Formats: sequence, C-alpha cells, structure tokens
Amino acid sequence: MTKTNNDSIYIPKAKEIIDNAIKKVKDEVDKIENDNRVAKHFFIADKEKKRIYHFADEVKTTLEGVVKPFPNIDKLKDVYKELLLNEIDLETLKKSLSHVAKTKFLINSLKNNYIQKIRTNLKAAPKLRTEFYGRVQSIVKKLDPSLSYILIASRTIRKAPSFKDYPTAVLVGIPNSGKSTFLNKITGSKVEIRDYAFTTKRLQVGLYEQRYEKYQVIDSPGLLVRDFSKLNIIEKQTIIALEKLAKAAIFLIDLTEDADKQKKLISKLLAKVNKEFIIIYTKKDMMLPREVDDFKASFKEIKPQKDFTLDLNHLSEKDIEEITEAITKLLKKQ
Ligand SMILES: Nc1nc2c(ncn2[C@@H]2O[C@H](COP(=O)(O)OP(=O)(O)O)[C@@H](O)[C@H]2O)c(=O)[nH]1
Ligand SMILES: [Mg+2]
Repeated sequence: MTKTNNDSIYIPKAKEIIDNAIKKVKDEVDKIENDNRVAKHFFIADKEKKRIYHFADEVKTTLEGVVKPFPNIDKLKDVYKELLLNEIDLETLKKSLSHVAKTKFLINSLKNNYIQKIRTNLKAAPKLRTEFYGRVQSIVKKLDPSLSYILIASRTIRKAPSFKDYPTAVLVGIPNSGKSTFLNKITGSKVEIRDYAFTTKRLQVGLYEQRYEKYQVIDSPGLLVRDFSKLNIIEKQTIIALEKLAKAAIFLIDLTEDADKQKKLISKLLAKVNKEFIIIYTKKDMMLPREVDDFKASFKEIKPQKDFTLDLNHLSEKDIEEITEAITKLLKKQ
C-alpha cells in the first residue's frame, strides 16, 4: 500500500484469494501433459505436488501484498500516526497484520507437510491435494475480519494529505465560516466550497510563497462548539493538525453567526493548544457596519496578533498581500 493521490486501495477478501490461487494453478499446472517417460502414478503425483506448490505460493504472495506495503506504524510521522489512531484501534490493527503474517507461515508449513505426505504415498496424491486446498481455504477464511480492518486502516492513511515541513498555519472556525474560500484565495488551492456546512471532511493543504520561502496553510473540517471529549472523528482532525503541525492558528469568525458561540470555541481551543493567532472576521458584506462593530466589541477580550474584517469573495490584491504578510510574520517568529 503506497501513498499516492489515487484513492483506490485494493485488499482482497478471503474468497478472492482462494479463487485467484485456484485459477493460477489451473493456468499453470493443468496444461502440463505426460510425455510418457514416467509411469502414470508418478506423473499424477508430480502434478498434484506442483498444484500444492503453486497454490500455496499464490496465496502467500497475495498475503505478502497485504502486509508488506503497510507502513511501520511506529515510524510514521506524529501527525499521520495521530490521524490513524483517531480512526482505528492500534491493537486491533497490529493483531490483524500479525494474523495475516502468521497465516502465511502456517500455509508454508502445511505445504511442506503435504508434499512430504505425497512422497510417502504417491497413490493418495489427488486426495491429499484436495485435503490441502480445503485446509488452506478454511485458514484463509478466518482472515476476513483482519483483512477488512487492514483495509480501513489503509484508507485512513491514504486519506491524509501529504503534509510538508514548511512553517504551518491551521485554519479553524465553525462550519461555513469561509475557511476553504480563504485557503483558496491565499494559496491558490482549489478546495471545494459549498454554501452548506461540512463540505470539508478532511484536512486540506495549501501552500503559498513569500520572498522565496514556502509556507503551509491547512484547511480543517468545521468545528462545532461542544465538549472536546465529544468531538467526532472529523472534528478531532483539526485538533491533531493544531497540535502536531501548527505554528499558528487562523480563526475564521463568521459575522453572520452567533458571536458568543464562536468566542467560546476560540477560548476553548486556545486553552487546549496554546498558539499565537490571527482572526479573520468574514462576511462583512452581509452585515451593517454597526452590526460589525457590535460583533467585534463582544470579542474585545480575545487578543489576536492581528485581525481583518473581510468579504472573502471580493478580496483585493492588497488585502491578500496584507493577510499573507501577517501570517508569514507569525510563522517566521522564533
Ligand atoms: N457573502 C459572503 N459569503 C462568504 C464569505 N466567505 C465565505 N462565504 C460563503 O460562505 C459559504 C461557505 O464557505 P466555505 O469557504 O466553504 O466555508 P467553510 O465551511 O468554513 O470551509 C460559501 O458559499 C462562501 O462563498 C464572505 O466573506 N462573504
Ligand atoms: Mg470547507
């Protein structure tokens, strides 16, 4: 399982593993013909041995393909490990991987066993080979729950974007506050924007460059105000990004939504992850100037390094320059 942009990961089910092995044997062994240089029962026994070898090897190769490419969890970068642990149980994953690995060894020793049996009883070769297939099939069948779990874990890893090591700011705000719009404007990314909540279901990465240095901005799924212990898997990704990647936070505050609720969110987050931050008040165009002033007055005890009040859909070049300048200043700070 390598990490590419392609979301398709293939991990076979037990039945496919067996069907595939049977087909491979058919293709490679069935067509071998007796050239009449050996007695018939030798020939038949030999062919059955070949079936056993091919069958076992095919299953073994498939199982290797499941286990080998899986990254060493203990060596994963912190942020990837946390994102993985957010969605899966590490013990179950480790057990599943070792279940597959053990099955591989078990099949190998069974294979040696049956080959030996055929050597001492050539006439029983067809019966022994059928018995071998049956035993392998029932061992592999038991793998299904482990294979499903490995698939879930693989998808979780694959879903994570490729984070860069550049200085990083994480965008935080309630759903629909303009995070993705902001990311696209500042970094030229093309993250999906919709006028309904929860469009962004996972972390997104954008990059911008200033004076030949690169910076990373991460768009996160919307956070609701509630107990951090009650955050769902998607919301927890934001906390992980803040803890593991962010040098600074950028809070997007929606002027058309409840001020108190958003103030609480900021305070709670800052209490949990102590970061310097910028505030971007969004949807200025939808409010009267007096309403904007009232809203901001209620935020006066929150002290950002810098704040902006904007209509994100109509940012000027100058706005963008000023905003990136402010972000860079925070990210460059020693
Ligand atoms: N009028 C107006 N709409 C905005 C502004 N910022 C964002 N929006 C709209 O709000 C909706 C949600 O924006 P989005 O960036 O997807 O929010 P996210 O959920 O925080 O990522 C979209 O329809 C945006 O066009 C703004 O400053 N003014
Ligand atoms: Mg979004």
